[in-house]
Amino acid sequence: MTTNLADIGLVGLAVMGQNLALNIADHGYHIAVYNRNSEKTLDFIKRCEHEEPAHEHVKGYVDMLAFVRAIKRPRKIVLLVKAGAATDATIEALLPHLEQGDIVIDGGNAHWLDTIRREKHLSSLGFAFIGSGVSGGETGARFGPSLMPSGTLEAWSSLEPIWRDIAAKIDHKTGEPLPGAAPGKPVEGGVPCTAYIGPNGAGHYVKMVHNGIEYIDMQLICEAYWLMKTLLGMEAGEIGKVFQEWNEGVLSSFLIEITADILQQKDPAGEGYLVDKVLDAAGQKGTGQWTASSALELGAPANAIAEAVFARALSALKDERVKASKVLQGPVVKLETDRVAIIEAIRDALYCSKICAYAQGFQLMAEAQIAYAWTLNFGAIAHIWRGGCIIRARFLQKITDAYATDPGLKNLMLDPYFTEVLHTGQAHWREVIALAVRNGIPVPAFGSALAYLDGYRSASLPANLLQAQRDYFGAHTYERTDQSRGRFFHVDWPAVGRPQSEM
Ligand code: NBP
Repeated sequence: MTTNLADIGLVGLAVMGQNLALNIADHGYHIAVYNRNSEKTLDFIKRCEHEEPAHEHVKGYVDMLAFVRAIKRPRKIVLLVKAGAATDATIEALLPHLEQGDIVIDGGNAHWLDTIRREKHLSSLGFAFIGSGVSGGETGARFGPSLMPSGTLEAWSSLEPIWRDIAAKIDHKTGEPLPGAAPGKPVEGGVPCTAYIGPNGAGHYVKMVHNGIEYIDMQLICEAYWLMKTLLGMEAGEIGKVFQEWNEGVLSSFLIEITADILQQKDPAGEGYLVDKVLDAAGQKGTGQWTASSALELGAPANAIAEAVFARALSALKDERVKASKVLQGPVVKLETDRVAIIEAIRDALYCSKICAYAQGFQLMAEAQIAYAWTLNFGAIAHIWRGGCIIRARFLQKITDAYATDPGLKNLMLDPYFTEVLHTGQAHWREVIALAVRNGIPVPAFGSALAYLDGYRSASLPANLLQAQRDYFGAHTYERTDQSRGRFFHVDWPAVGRPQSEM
């Protein structure tokens, strides 16, 4: 008797779990849901009564065994619980009830090394484990997220129809995200923003890099806003209109769109714009830091992504900054009057910096695929990010196109389209940074993105001196420019003139 059984189960009924469950139900799937605290399950079932057609498709359970038995075999059980220990606790609680071949899908923001560990553990017990990045927050989960799944191909083929149905969709003619769905009315057609990423932790790694890019994307937008405010003396509402205009062109993206809205929002509790009353101390949940740590570990130069994490950390030192502002002096900002030209220059600085930031994210994933023996499809990843997620943007199509033209592309900046943008935009970009530096306005993300470009395009760097220093104090050896690579030398430095020895 399988007819009354659910197509899929879901554990964890906080914001993400509730919304993903409703999305799945909207697509005609029967879903069983469970939450550790059963009150949440009961409340959710009440919510479902007001959502078409969820009341028919969602069944809540307060007993885990009954929940598991209510799902068709091989079972697919999605976890949307707090990442870390809560995910391990939920898996341990589920294990005694599972049967061979059942598939556990972790949709939380797990660290990829945890996903590798969990996949190994569950597969040793005869179960399958999929780590799936889910991006798009509450609205994405409800009406179409960007989904980054990884695990065995067999487990993925079982989950794929549901994942493709519930993902955000892209119009295959225009490449633009299709308009949002409504409760009970999912989007028909379109190319789904999901695809198989690779084995074990690959999906969560890619989701983590997405979040790292999200950090730098946001920081770059903030620097553009801050320059217009401090250097041009513009009001938030005026700056919002500039972002609104930018959203019509190459910069068109979810983050630019919401920035335009945010900046034009009046304070509902008083005079002026709300953004001017929001405390300038940024929070973070850790995925940006994971990205930066992974870049450091793999030796991938994702300096702008790391800079965005540090910029948040510096902003959080609000009290110290207020005290320091009374002690440490810098130049007095001289208001610029050529507003139109400077806004255009800031736009170019933003687009060029963004290209460098994405180049770093993709370069990092290229290093990770070697370290973890994955084969990532970068064009497909850019496509998955085209809709549903926080960094969705028109220019991601250019990244998909770049990898379609050259699947072995070493760095995005070397794709002809991106090279051309960097060539035409860099004079403005440099001017903007110079203006900021002269006026003492911090632009860490603009600056580090430019340093990445300048470093990457330099055939020679001062690392010759660095290697010599290392050999001087630590006998770390050096290679010579007039010898073949791979031959290492050492010299007894203080005694200039002594012969060097090959190591
Ligand atoms: P939370 O991350 O706030 O987690 C709440 C859920 O975890 C509740 O169902 C809670 O059950 C459960 N839970 C906890 Br806390 N400890 C548990 C334990 N020891 N055993 C079993 N269950 C436990 O929920 P969320 O914001 O909906 O996010 C869910 C996942 O999705 C997270 O991994 C998050 O990082 C990820 N994510 C979130 C977003 C977003 O925008 N919020 C976006 C993308 C991904 P209880 O009700 O019994 O306490």
